[in-house]
Amino acid sequence: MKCRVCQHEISPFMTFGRMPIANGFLTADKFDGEYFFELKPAFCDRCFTFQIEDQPEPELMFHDQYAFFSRTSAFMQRHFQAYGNWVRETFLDDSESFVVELGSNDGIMLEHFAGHGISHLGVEPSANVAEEARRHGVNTMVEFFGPQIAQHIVAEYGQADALMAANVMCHIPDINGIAQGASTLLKPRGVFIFEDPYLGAMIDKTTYDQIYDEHVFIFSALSVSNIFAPHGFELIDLLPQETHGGSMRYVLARTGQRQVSANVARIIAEEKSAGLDQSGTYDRFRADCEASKTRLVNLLRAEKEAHRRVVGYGATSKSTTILNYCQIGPDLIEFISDTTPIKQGKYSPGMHIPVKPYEAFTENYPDTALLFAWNHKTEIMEKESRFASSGGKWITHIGTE
Ligand code: JHZ
Ligand code: SAH
Ligand code: ZN
Repeated sequence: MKCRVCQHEISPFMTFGRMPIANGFLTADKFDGEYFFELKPAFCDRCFTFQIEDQPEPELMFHDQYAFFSRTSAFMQRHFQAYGNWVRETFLDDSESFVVELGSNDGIMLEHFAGHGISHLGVEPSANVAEEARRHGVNTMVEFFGPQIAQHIVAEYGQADALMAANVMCHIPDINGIAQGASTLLKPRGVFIFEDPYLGAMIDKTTYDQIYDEHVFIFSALSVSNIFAPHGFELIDLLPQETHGGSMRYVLARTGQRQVSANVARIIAEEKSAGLDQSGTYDRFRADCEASKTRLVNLLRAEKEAHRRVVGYGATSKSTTILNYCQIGPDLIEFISDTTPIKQGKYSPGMHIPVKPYEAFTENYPDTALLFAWNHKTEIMEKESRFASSGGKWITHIGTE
């Protein structure tokens, strides 16, 4: 295969096997035609970008029945309010500014710009979540962002002061097209700010469930710097985030236009000492994934032998990788509870575990809950203190938690 960023010849370092669409929760009548592809991660030792070889077509993942709504976490609502405020205070002159967000989903961040009367536009291809954003007063265009859309936006609104994204950039395979679109869209001193799950955190904790169809890339500062340099952008700041189990906020500007924070050189040096630029790191990661799989399967088999009921908590996209890689089905997990209406009453992709409303969990506590939404642990532990105090046990696929 060719690296999606620099065209260097690379090959996958492992396979997670046959995978369905991670957010493709389905009814039983759809089992027969379910789509599968092989999930194979690869690392490019020239531009240092971690990527997957095959990704399903975007329209198979993002459409008018998209299952992920950003507002399902109260913690994330606060996070996006703070993210929005920080962008406004750091980079904008409120009265004049125009901002664009890619993958604005249900408007969780842009509503904080709309609320301040700031000219804004969300570019969001999934029509159902875009509709929810509009209900919150967020101006939204139902499109996949790319170089052409950038031109249309400039023609209609003029250039932007800030282009923002969260958990979106790592979803878009034509990353060079996005960088080109950003260059078209931004004013000379405009900033491009995005955050995504961080490669350093994933390698450190073996949270391999960050790898699934939507996440075609898992970025590091090293890779982001190499991706954007040919397009005339440089990193001017890096801000680690605790969201999604460890994320990084990347701040880019046109080269030479803005002062570069000392964080940039520091974090890049840390990445080199952690070996994020070395192929051997990913061979070790593969071994860690295999060990994690063995541990989780053994744990669940032991629960079953002890006649203990196990349910999943949070029908996350991430859980699709865990369940299909470890081949865990309804024989080991009775159901998965989730607060998202569109997922309820359906089955999990690939392994077909029933997804039930939250009340199915609270009304009849299991003996053990497998926390698939481990990235929301703080929020969930606060809410579920009664489960633990009544003897319930939490487990995750992460060896150290
Ligand atoms: P959560 C999605 O990943 C997909 P997922 C995507 N690719 C991405 O990058 C991130 O989001 C941003 C439920 N829940 O956030 C709601 C409860 O039931 O880990 C969600 O279905 N009770 C765009 O899907 C799921 O869990 C709760 O108390 O891995 C959480 O999904 C809470 C807090 C959540 O993202
Ligand atoms: N920013 C939100 C939503 C992340 S979900 C959050 O962090 O919670 C990822 C979103 O990106 C989805 O809503 C999906 O429809 C959207 N998306 C996928 N490809 C895109 C593209 N090419 N341009 C803009 N948005 C895209
Ligand atoms: Zn490359």
